[in-house]
Amino acid sequence: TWRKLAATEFKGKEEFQREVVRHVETTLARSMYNCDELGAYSGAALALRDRLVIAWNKTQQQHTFVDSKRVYYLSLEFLMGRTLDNAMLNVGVKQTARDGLDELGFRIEDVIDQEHDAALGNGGLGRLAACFLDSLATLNYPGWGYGLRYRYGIFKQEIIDGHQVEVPDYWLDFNPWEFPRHDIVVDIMFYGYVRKQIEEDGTTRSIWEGGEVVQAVAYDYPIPGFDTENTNNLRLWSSRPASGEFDFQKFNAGDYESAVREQQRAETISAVLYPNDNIDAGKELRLKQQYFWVSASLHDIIRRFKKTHRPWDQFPERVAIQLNDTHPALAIVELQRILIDIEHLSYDKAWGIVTRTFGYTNHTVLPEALEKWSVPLMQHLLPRHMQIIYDINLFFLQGVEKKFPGDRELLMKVSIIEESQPQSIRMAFLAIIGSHKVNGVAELHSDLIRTTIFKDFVTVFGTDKFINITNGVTPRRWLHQANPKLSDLISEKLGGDSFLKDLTLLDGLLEHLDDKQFRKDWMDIKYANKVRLAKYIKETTQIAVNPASLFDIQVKRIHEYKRQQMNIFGIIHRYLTLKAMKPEQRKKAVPRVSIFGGKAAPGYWMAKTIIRLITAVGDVVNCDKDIGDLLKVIFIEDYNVSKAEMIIPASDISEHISTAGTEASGTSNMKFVLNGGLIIGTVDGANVEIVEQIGDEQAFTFGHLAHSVPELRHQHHFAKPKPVLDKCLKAVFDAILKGTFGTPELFEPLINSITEGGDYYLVSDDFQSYIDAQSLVDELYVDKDSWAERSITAVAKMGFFSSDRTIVEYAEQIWNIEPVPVPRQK
Ligand code: 26Q
Repeated sequence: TWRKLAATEFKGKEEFQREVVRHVETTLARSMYNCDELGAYSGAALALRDRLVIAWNKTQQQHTFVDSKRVYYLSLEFLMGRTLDNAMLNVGVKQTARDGLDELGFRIEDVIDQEHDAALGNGGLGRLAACFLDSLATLNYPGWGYGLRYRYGIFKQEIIDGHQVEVPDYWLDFNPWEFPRHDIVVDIMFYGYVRKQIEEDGTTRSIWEGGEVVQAVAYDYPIPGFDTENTNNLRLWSSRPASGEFDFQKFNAGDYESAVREQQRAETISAVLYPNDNIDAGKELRLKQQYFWVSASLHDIIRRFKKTHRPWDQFPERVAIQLNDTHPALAIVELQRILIDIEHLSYDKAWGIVTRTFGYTNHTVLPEALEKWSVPLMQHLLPRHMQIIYDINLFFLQGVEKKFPGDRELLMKVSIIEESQPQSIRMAFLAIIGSHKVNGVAELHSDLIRTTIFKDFVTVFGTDKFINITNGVTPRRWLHQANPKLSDLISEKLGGDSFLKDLTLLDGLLEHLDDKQFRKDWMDIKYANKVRLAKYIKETTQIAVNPASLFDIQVKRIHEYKRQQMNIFGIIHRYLTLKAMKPEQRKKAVPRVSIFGGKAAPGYWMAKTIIRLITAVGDVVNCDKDIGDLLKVIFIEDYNVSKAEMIIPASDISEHISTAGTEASGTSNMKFVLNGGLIIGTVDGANVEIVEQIGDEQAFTFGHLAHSVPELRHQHHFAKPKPVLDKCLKAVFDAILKGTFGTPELFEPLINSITEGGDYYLVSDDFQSYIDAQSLVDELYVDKDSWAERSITAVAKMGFFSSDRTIVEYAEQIWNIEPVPVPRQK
């Protein structure tokens, strides 16, 4: 059992039961006699929620009382997953709840399973935000998240006849974790015009008026820390028509329909999460979402600051704002606007406050993901902001000109405005200029941004502004919650669960490395996790997989740069090789289950083709009698956070095989290793640091290095005649093209992108090296004992990758904030 905390405890299972029953019978107006699992979930969630609220209020009061500096994490995505299990573990009541539910006739696992994921994100960036909230709360930092309350999160993926089909994710049906704040409402304006006004003292003032107004309403979500009463807040904004905006004139004139249409237009702003991962859509509604959320959040932050009656100079000593990529970069312009137009500060004084307040995190170097907004669109939607962007750019360029006189080339390269047709606004440049620190998310990535996409800004600002803060993951969700058996075994060996708050303590496992029983227990847990996944696969796909096989997993968004296509080509190569063997020979092969999961952006046609190929290969391989258990290919539908919690602990090997220099960090690589799986990966993102920490015996690395990529691409581009493919890859393409996996026409564009289209992601260059690395995996997997040793060693050396370490680095190097412990006694 875990430590209990004053505000959140139950005085035993009886009290917990009473609370569950009370909520089922009164809050939900249901009878305990026909209470199903969903009813039990609702009752349990409401019972726990009552406790969280106490700690939450106490925390917020304490932070206000101490008037400590707070950090605000602005993110358009928070990929939270489920709350009940995580909250029970964090506040230490899971055992009590388990006992209580047991007596009421429910298995806690089934109850937990009733909860719908909060899936307000696409992938890595959104999940990172969620891990950060957990670490901020656990480390007692006063930190809030600000985001959008989408009515529809990331779509639900169904696979129909091997194709991805998108189904809307309506997640708000019953949500015990959110608290509407009908008293916290902000008016947000769009469109309109700017009028100049001369004041009595002769200064001119800009007045933005005549636009359309929409209201932002706050919804709050408690974020409990682990083993602390500190409970932070996540505030999400929902859009609705401004009161008075609903046109009663029209209504009375009988034009009811168009009156309702206007109403709906306001609600559209927070209706749906854009399902693009690492790709810029450039849609007007997306820009509206960004401004709506940024403006509401800033008004809220400023309102809180003003209650302290401090002078504006002190704003950056009380407020740090972190921009999760460029999606909230308009916050820079909005704060500047508020300070000069509304608070009447001088331009220079305002700008000093702005730049001391913001930090900007870059999450990608992919050109197609770098946000640009067309000047005419910005001008139309936010005319005053467009003027301020021009001013920011002008003063910045004047400074550059002063420092580098006559360097017109440099001025062009660093200008926020790109001279395209029409002109566009480079949001990353705005974010850099308006922040005091810019960080990448892994060493290699931070080096790349300093030497490639932002190199001219290093020239202008110097190197100190550009730092690295390597990503991390929360060990509470990604070890303790996802893999309770492993977490318990580790606790037993280390004599306690302190490693969950100081992950570097994992290195204590090394002392037990030679303990035979420990190795066996360790591998038994891995096996049990594979059985759990095999059972799920059987239930959902009707395919039986043998848990004694090597489980090889690639779960992440489907993207050409992540190279799921190389994985499936490798599987086809394996299949062809097995088919060509004599039956005796085949018996020596290592049985393997290749598991995929991940969503393709709905408009990303090539990614959908990759899914189609994976399912097509599965259809053939999985029922080939010659092959049997030697190879199975599984696509798990609708990969999400709660599925990740089940899938990740079941890997022997996972794949992190992006073209070198394209994956900024990756975070699932950390989760897999933390759960005792080894990785096969390129020298990319955080793979580099993982291998550095755990040792290269514990990883399978392959492929060209980032610095060779430009030259290799160049060679593909100019090669005449087309380069010859190595014979393994050619055999794979031949098999596909002769129809081994059904209609070849479906897959021709995918093959052509490699053979004719310049092979931008260098699949042909890395394929042989990938196959060799996979052979080594097979070879080493045979020796189970040394595999166990590698697995334990890897976990023992993963301490660095806790998001707690990451958050401390942000706190010290960017935010300048300190923990504010909430007093424990009631
Ligand atoms: C931009 C404009 C318009 C619409 C959508 C977008 C958009 C949305 C999401 C652009 C990018 C994203 C997501 C990016 C992302 O998830 N990046 C990942 O961030 C992780 C956390 O740092 C890294 O580990 C991954 O390597 C990186 O790909």
